[in-house]
Amino acid sequence: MSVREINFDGLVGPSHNYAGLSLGNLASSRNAGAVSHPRAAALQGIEKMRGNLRLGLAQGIFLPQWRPDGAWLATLGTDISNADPHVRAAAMSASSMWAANAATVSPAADTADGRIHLTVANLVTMAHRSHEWPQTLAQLRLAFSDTRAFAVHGPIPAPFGDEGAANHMRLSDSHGAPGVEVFVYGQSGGPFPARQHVEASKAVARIHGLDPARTLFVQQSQEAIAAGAFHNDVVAVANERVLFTHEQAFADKQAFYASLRTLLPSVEIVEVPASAVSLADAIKSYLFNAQLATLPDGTMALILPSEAQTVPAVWTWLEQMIAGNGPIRRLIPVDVRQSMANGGGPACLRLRVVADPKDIDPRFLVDEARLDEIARIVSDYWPETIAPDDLSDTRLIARIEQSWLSLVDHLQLSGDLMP
Ligand code: SUG
Repeated sequence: MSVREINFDGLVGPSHNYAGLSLGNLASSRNAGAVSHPRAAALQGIEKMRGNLRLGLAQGIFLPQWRPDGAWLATLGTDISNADPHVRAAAMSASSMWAANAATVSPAADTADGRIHLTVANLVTMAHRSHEWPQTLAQLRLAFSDTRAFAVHGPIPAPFGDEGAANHMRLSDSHGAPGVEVFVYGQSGGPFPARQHVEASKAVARIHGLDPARTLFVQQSQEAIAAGAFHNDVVAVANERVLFTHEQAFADKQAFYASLRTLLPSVEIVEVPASAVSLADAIKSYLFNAQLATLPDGTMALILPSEAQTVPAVWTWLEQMIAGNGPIRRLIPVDVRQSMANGGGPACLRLRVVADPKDIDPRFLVDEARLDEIARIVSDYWPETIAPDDLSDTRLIARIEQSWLSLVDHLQLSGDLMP
């Protein structure tokens, strides 16, 4: 069995738009009302996946969800023609593209029954994301249907907010070795909602059968949430034995680092000091919302948003880091600007699964030829632009539905995923 890390990227859906729906996500608020470019957004995401393949990484894909979500609107006693504008926008959101919020994943080496466990995130804090989980769960149950290898769990019940892998890190000597799983949660009281609740994190750890002695629950700092770090993956990222983090990411970093060093003596903590990069610059540049990946030659690369190059303090610090002798050896900027304008960087767009690719439904794995086909469908069908007022336009809605049908039909998933 050959276990490796596979990144599943969420393909940007044809309804991608800027409705300003996420309080506490500064980019989403700043760009509210702007004209979006769904076709360019999806093509940017496809190029990112292509880049990963060319680096020798394994790549999977999750499909956009059916929008508008008529089933959800029906539970609210309405439909797309009659819904209030903010409810209509929530029903149209393409937010499932941020696959880091699809689920929390525990690799087989960490779980009591030796299977890979996935719990779909309930995303209850934000209305527009709270209705993602049923369609996400349907895809997880298809992609990871082999119950000898995988256990896929339903959502943690409300009111305990769970935002999935965006608040979960795993450190280990190698992907296949037993790891330390770190669940980062927020505490309410600041200007913005804390979207990950500790009760949800603890429930996920129990359901996955994790060893309590190798599981940490770490509080995110209030300052980080107040500065716009609505998920931990905006201020920290881990890969194998490396933790790359902002100095102010955690409420009690000394206690966290000490536990980590005890549980994983080989850990390397690369901390960016606030004196070099402020929290504000970290959030503007999203330098931590990067894929920290182990390349086939064993070195690590940081696949980060191109915005990081435009914030001088950030780029200067990163260049110094690369010039030194640390574990991160390469910087690879990628253009995901359409997603970034809604607060989603390279790390938000992907869910990491450590598994044997042979155990996964091949319809959810991609190579370059398959990406070419998907790019062709996107170019043929995805709307070029969406302005906020377009969300009530029946022609746009018909086009979004047609785009989705063409894609799932081409990928031979229509029988399984039709709403
Ligand atoms: O949940 N933005 C997403 C961005 C998610 C980023 N994911 C991670 N950090 N892992 C969110 O806030 C904006 C949608 C809008 O305003 O139209 C949005 O949902």
